[in-house]
Amino acid sequence: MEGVAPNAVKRRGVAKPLNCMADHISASRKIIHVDMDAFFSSVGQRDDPSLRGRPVAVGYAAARGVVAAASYEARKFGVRSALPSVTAMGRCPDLVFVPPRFDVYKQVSGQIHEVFARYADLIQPLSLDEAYLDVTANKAGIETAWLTAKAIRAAILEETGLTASAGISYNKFLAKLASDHRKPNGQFAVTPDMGAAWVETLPVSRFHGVGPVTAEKMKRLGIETGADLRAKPFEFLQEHFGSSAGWYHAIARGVDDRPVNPNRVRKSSGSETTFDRDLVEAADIEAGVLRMADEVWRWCDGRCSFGRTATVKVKYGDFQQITRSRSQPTAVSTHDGLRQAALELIRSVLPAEKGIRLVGVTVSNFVEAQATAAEIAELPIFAEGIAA
Ligand code: DCP
Ligand code: MG
Repeated sequence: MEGVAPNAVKRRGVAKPLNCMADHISASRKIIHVDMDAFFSSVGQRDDPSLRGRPVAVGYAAARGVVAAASYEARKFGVRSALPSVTAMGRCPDLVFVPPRFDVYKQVSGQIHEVFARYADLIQPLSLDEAYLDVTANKAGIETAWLTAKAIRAAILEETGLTASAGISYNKFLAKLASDHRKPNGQFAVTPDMGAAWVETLPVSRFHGVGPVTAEKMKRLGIETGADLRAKPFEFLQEHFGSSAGWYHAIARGVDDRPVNPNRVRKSSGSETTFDRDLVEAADIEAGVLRMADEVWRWCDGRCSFGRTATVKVKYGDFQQITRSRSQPTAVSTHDGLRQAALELIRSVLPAEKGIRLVGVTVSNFVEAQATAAEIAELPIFAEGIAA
């Protein structure tokens, strides 16, 4: 993508001319999106050679289990992440289930982030297995962003024994779309002169910000491809999608000026559990909620991220779902505080009017870099030897 004029992005059929400065920003950056292939299941196949070449699902074959990750062999049978295990076994009778190993995934994630840091200073991790890298500054001195992506993928394979795919483009939206395009173990570049036209050819369901519900709504409105989306006037999008209209209008033209943001803070942390059977006993339900509060607390505590809002989610046996939230002026910064908040919230919907299938606990509204009460108490005002 080197050597392309910054404003070479084609703008066919745009109702309103776009801001020239924004065009310049979009077209002059070089962004790589790296995403590991079938991450959890590839780790399983790497560490157990007998699983290689076989359809593998990470998860439990339990009655209410779901597939966390599916190997590419399993995907041929329609096995995907989030599919109920029972359905997955029906589609693929030879499917091998392996339990998740989060410690290993975290360790591999650390390794790939070490690789990223050799090629870019501006890195935005999205999850354990994917990140955006802004390589405009060309930290590694490699001739093109295409070759930089190749070098990153080769280093990941060498150092972890796992394959990754990459998308290379002039913004995050396109780079992420592109990394999916040659999966597994491939890469694809979307240059400024092809970006807008390429987006037109894709189904909107692949676009960031268009989930299954929005995709369905768009379909009802006659929008199935990028070209369909682009053809809709801004006012139409605003009428039907409110504040998301600006995003949809921009991405339909391949425009996305969001920077690669290394300090992106996670907005919430949650855990949920599906019970083996629907529960009605208050004590059992409360125990489930407390277990989830404990899991969320481990995450908060490990990262010193404390939030002001606690939410409890309940899904009944008939799949009706409700949530109850409580916000407080300062962050929930103790384990007991979170357990107490979660208990009060679940008790507000007990006794259960019908069997409960699932409960979840989420903490959100993080207070950035807030020292907890305990830390403040322990913090000396002056370092030793400095105080007069
Ligand atoms: N994951 C999960 N539950 C989901 C989706 C994903 O536990 N509903 C976990 C398992 C995946 C990992 O996150 O291995 C990374 O998610 P991806 O969406 O990147 O999927 P994969 O890496 O498995 O496959 P792909 O090759 O499509 O990236
Ligand atoms: Mg992945």
